[in-house]
Amino acid sequence: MRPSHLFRGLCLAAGLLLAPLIARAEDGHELWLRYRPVEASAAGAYRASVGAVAPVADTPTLKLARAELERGLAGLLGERRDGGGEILLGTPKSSPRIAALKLPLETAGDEGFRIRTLADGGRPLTVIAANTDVGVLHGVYRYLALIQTRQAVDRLDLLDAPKVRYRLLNHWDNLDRSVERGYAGQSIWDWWRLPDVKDPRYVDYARANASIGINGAVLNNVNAKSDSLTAPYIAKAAALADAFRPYGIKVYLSARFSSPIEIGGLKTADPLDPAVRAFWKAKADEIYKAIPDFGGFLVKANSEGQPGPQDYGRTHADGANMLAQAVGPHGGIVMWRAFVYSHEQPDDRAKQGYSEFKPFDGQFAENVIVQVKNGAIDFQPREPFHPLFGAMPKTNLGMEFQITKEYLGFSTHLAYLGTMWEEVLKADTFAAGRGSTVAKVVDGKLHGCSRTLMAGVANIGSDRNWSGSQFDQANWYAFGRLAWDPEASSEAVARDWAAMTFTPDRRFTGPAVKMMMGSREAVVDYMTPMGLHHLMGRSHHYGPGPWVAGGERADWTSVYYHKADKAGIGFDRTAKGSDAVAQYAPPVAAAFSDLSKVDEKDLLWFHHLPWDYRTRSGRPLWDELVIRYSRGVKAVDGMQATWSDLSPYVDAERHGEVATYLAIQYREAQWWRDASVAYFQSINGLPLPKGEAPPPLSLEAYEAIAFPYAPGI
Ligand code: GCW
Repeated sequence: MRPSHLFRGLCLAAGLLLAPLIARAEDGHELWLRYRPVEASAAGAYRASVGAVAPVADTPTLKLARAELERGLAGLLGERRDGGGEILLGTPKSSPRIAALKLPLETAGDEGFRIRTLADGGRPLTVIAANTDVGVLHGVYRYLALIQTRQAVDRLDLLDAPKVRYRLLNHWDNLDRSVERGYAGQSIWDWWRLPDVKDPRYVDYARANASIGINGAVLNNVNAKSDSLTAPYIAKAAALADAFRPYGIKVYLSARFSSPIEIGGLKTADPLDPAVRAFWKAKADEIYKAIPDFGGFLVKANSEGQPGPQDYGRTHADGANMLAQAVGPHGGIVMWRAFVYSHEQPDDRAKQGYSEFKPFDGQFAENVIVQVKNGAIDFQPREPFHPLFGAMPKTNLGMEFQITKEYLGFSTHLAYLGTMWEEVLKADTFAAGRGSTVAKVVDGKLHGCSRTLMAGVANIGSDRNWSGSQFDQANWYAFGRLAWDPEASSEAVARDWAAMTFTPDRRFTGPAVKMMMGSREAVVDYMTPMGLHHLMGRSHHYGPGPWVAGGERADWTSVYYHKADKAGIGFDRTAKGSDAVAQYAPPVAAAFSDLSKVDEKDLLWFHHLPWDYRTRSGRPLWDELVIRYSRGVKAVDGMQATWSDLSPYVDAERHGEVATYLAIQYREAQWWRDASVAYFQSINGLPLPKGEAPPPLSLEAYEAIAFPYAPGI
């Protein structure tokens, strides 16, 4: 062996031996709750100010709050904390010591907390106090997060409370354990073995959610089966509720509107029929008997083939109010989805939700929340905000985001969605003048509403890493943080997540967060730049399908949305076209309609333009489109380079997994670009801009790519 080889061999062996000490192999199962040791240079200061955790009152939530704090501190700082200080947890009700401190807690509400450091006769004392046990638990997670992200904890006076009341995950999980639009394996709910077998994951799930402030879970798919409302399934849901309860998480169920027929032996589900109303009242009573803190129902009605009140000539308000009356006496709510559209309806699909719901403003019961998707079509990589936000001042209006990436590359593309959600939340509806942001509708400030809701379609499954990919965990995390505070900065959230999930070392978080912040825009570029939308493969929604036409309904095709022909491309939603713009407040409508004002990122959402339309870069539209497609591909190349440079900071297992996924993403970004360019070029016959490579395959070859076994259908 040559000496240099010997040397390299020795280094390799030493590296292998040391590797576990440097970066232990990890699979991502621990999420952002890893509690790895603080580096020696910072640990001393923390040990001095962080003390022993005082005993707590004997309640399930306080006991687990204390256990979590012990576990976190032991991981971060070790068992020995020598400052001689103390950490005191509890509520004024459960702890005379906390009561004696008389900390102002009014604004902490039912779920918030105050963390204050005091000196108790020279000993550092940290108090994590709240009005409720679950508020204390939230405070514990925040306190640990401060250390996890290396912020000082020696002089704290921090009060925080959620700005949104219902912060819910919506699971589109079926009773056979498949997950509609799920890309992280099977459902984590093992319905078959429940209620007897209580998978420890149920508790882990509740813990992860509590750590980011999520307080409810709709267990089953909105495309619901009535079976989930039968006695055996109520018992299964009750077992889950028992596991979640100490973490402050309630269960909710999706209710199939035709259940009175399917499981109630009735001939009708007409919401005004007394027998139907009695069925739902009895059903609610039965559920509350098993689950006293049951949250309520989520309903998808008269949408995509689901039954609903309109089947009986009744309205959405009739249907929602009937259910609201059944759960109301128990404190429950009804979340009624506004995602409705019909292919029999000749009007622009983007207008239909607004047209159907706006007339009912003020007619929904007090405990109904109308749940509105962020955009008017369907969770596309970019949509302008839904025109219902700001348009129903007398109705509780909740936000529905999609955490699972149905339209953004499933779990193999890295796309941080915090930026997308922030973009929507910061959008100004002008409903009550400038500054009437979507966030202010969602947190209830704009219209003085207290039943506020943010729902996220979960991306959780039975994969070890929960979300199908390491970086998709960031979307679960960001959803929780933005539901807690819709005005939070997605960048700050990404930074916290990256620090807690990988390492707080800035040499890592700097580039990693930059990569995350640009990642969704990259997807928009390589899939649907400049306001294009709904151009994915039919039904499975994977990969490009701008050619999709014909079939059962026009509003499930791509040609319906891009309207490309020899002359131009885009959906005219101005007054000359479908006039969808008229559903927005006048200043917003004016800006969207005006070619000199509309943001080019939304251009083809609102306008149909000739291929040679001059864009702001000075380039003709066609050239600009092609350049943006390619820009998206290049961005993924950049992400690969960034990630490769970050290998010193990440354990080999997770680093390797992310790198592999980025390679898939790069290949598929290229495929999206090439297939889209090939298709649109076949329509307009125009040459590519200088320097742009022609697609390597024929259009027919792209069209022939099929996915009969894609997940999530
Ligand atoms: O995005 C579409 C999905 C459907 C989904 C529907 C909805 C649950 O493709 O799978 O059904 O939206 O939100 O109801």
